[in-house]
Amino acid sequence: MQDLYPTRGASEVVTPRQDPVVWGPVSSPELASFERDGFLAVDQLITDDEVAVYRAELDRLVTDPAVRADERSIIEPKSQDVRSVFEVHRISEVFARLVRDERVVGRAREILGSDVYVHQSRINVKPGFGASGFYWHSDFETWHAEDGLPRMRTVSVSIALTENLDTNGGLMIMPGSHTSFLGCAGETPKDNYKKSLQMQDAGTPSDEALTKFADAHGIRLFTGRAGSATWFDCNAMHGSGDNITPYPRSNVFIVFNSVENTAVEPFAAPVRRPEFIGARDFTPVR
Ligand SMILES: O=C(O)CCC(=O)C(=O)O
Ligand SMILES: [Fe+2]
Repeated sequence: MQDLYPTRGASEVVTPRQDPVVWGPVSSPELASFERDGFLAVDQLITDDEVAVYRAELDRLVTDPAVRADERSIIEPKSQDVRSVFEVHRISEVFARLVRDERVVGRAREILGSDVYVHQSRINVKPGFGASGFYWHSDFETWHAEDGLPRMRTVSVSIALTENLDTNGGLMIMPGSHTSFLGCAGETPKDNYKKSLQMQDAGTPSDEALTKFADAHGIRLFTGRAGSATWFDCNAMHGSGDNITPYPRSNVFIVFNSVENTAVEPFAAPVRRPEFIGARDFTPVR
């Protein structure tokens, strides 16, 4: 299959986006702003009562020793706390229900203009007192290079399960950055994912490129109470800082991919990542 988005070669290279942002009709102001900015912030996607249910389920998962021992769990190197748990829509009936919720999957279908399946889901716990951040990246760069997603027809939603303050490591996005693809320099080592989930290396933009992007687009920090959400395009340049406050910043992320954009072989990696990180079951969410 033709590679529309070269990356991980000898040098960093910018390719203009070759794909629409909104694949269905741009039929509302929300969709128009998503198309322009590459994100859409929602004040209250789920109610306080629902937040309580999902928050309790997150707490249950991160304290369950069996979940902690599972390969789906990523442990914070310094504190030994659970940092992320992947594939929560498969190991938890509660999060499976959230994925099927019309407020969630319905919007994903609208943006991607087709039926959708879950490419990845995870909770990011970001406990207080030192949880580390996520360095700047485009998710699509990794999903294309390492999981074999051919086109930019994938969207993420991050739902806050604790208040996202301006101090506790909230998500930052460069508005409008989704229209340029930054192909990164450097080959992908085998088993890159094990390291990159804790600390990024291959697939990391240079300081020069990040400066250009930030100068052109600015940086927006997303804050909001528990129950708020941020939709963001797969190629939006984003990241988050460490959380040194006492207040955890815990979110659930769901990544929807179009059933018309199913994964092929990785475009720039020696091996596929495991299925709990990059799904190979393309069953549409119903
Ligand atoms: O949780 C965050 O702050 C960002 C997470 C993220 O970008 C990722 O896991 O790809
Ligand atoms: Fe990301």
